[in-house]
Amino acid sequence: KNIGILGVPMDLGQMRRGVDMGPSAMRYAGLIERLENIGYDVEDHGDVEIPQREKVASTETNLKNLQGVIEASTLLANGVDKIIEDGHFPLVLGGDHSIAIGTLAGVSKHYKNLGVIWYDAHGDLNTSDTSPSGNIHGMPLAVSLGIGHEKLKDIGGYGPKVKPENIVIIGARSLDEGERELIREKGIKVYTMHEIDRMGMSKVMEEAIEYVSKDTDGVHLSLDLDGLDPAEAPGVGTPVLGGISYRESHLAMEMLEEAKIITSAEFVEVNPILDDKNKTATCAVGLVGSLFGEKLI
Ligand code: DIR
Ligand code: MN
Ligand code: MN
Ligand code: MN
Repeated sequence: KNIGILGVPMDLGQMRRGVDMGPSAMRYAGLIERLENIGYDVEDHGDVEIPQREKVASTETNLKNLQGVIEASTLLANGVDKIIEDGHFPLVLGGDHSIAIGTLAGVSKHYKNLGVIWYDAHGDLNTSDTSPSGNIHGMPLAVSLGIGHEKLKDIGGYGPKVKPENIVIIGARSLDEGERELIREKGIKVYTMHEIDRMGMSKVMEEAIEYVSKDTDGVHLSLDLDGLDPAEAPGVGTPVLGGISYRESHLAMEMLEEAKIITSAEFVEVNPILDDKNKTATCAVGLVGSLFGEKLI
């Protein structure tokens, strides 16, 4: 029972400062002790080196900080790859959601058919053509499907990293037009807030688990803290009202743990500058606890 932690103090995928402090905030909220108390052997590999924002600024494309994201993603992919080669569970701490490009590049080469659970208020399915912001944190799922900038798609030297039929998005409530089109075109499975309200989280997770574990040999959880309601996770750069509750999120993590399907995970978009007394990092660490089997009794 070994977990390898890798921090990614990345803020280049969006324009708000502070999300680079996410990994420290989650460590400060007691992440490692929490996992050790459950009985895991935890190895903290420290943080991936992220190029300084001022040094990689460029107007070459409409993708903001492209070169910096490419460099950081490549380092991250190698780090995750090594953790898996050592036989450990990779737990990646963000950083903005653009890090999923590197995480998936490191994870997916170890699986023929990787499933992905994308827990997020957003679809992160924009491309350079459809993105209203130019922020790469709105693109990682598209990139991993092999749609987007050449250099991002090719990180790790291969692609696509995931197939559309192996993805499930949970918690969506803010989608751009291009993202909606891509979801329709590729038939991507999405549980929006409407389905969560209507069916309840228990049923949503039951279905999602079955869907994402069918014909897959591993499942990656990419959890954007903005999937939760801003009342419970205020420390995020792009909060959207009407999100998943704290309790629904714990239930979701507990059901994933019971199903024993998750083979890698990342917790992203924790921004301590925007937070309220480290509430969002504390919430994230609690969710990690549930994901790894923390029980009251
Ligand atoms: C928006 C925001 N759809 C964009 N995306 C975010 O910039 O592409 N993803 N915040 O998590
Ligand atoms: Mn080791
Ligand atoms: Mn996201
Ligand atoms: Mn989001």
